[in-house]
Amino acid sequence: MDIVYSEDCALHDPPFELTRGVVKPYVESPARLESIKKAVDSQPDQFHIISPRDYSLTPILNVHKEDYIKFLSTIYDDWVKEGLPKDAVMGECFTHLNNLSQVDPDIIKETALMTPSGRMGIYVYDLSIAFTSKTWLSTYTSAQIALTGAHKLLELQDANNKKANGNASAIYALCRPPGHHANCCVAGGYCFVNNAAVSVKFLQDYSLEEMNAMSKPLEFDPKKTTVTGEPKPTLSDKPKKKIMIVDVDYHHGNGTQDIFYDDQSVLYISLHGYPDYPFFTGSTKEIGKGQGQGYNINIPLNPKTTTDAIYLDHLTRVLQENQTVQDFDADIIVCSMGLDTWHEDPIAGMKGLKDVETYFKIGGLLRNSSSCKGRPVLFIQEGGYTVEKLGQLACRILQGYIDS
Ligand code: OKP
Ligand code: ZN
Repeated sequence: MDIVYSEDCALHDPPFELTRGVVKPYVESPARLESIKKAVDSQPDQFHIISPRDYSLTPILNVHKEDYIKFLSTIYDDWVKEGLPKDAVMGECFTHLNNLSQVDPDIIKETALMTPSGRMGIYVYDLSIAFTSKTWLSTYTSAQIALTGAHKLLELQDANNKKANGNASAIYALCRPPGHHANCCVAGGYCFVNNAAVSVKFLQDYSLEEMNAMSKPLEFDPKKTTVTGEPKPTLSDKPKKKIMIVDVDYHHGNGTQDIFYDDQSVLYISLHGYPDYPFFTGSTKEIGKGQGQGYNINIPLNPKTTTDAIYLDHLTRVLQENQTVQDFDADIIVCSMGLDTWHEDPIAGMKGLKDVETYFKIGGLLRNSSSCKGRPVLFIQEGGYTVEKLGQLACRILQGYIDS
């Protein structure tokens, strides 16, 4: 299996975070990536590392608002220019639903956006978000890794079809920072750009030929990757591909849910600890709206009582028995692959999920369950914080896919 990886994703390295009243080393650390890289390197017969290509900002702007991307790419320099401390940019005052009713929206544009802290309050929603000098480089690279994964997936599917060999097609995009808590216009939960959403839209909006034409070597130039209002792409006129996102990260992917909430061409399924971070979303009542009603499936699980068997039972049932999922008949599967369901995870974990083979079985279900069988799968790395264990857990999911 090809794994898209770049060491530039390790450069985003905030010195600390503030969680539940405690200042601690940044949990979403570069070491996470190194653990996974080391484990896949030790299995050269199964895994093959490839470098990301560059598809420009345009596919990112099909998911995220231009002003938000401009903010992500400029906030660190703006902050330093104001003479603020260079170690890390963190918010101090966040916009709050219950505190804005008397505020004229124009005032927000005119004044709140004038200061770096005001912008942090508009575009960031929690204290896990910290910018360093290299945050935008890692974030941009992480998104290009997801896009490269999407491109390679279509290429592989095309090659397998031509050879009529019936081989399964899968790619692993080893993204960092993760993405599923970011929506069109706010960052949170260690997430800046929603890598899964960006790859989903890319798979829907571009043909393999268009991807081939736009793929360039990745040479990061902060000037070129600062938003200047690039044109939107021409969409191919073929019927839209149906994409099923299976989010197995411990946390609810509130950003991904929000981005596709009214979209019937993207079915979002999430299994997550509940109630827990991000605290306000993830209930079974969130089913999608408008055309997208019915195409959002939340499976909240009790973190204290969920065991390997219970977890696998829920995943099996939704992928094999749920009528909406069967009828959806996805063309492509995108797996938001978090590894933080593991019982020892320092910030998450299902207390009864203790068997590494559960991860192998998750990979097997993504290969062989009735709603996934025969469809290409793009694995996108999300969370997971048991640093020493991550390589093994990632490999078991991917091997479960390969060997099942
Ligand atoms: C990201 B992913 C804020 C820290 C809160 C954030 C958890 C984000 C999990 N002070 N923790 O889904 O693994
Ligand atoms: Zn998570």
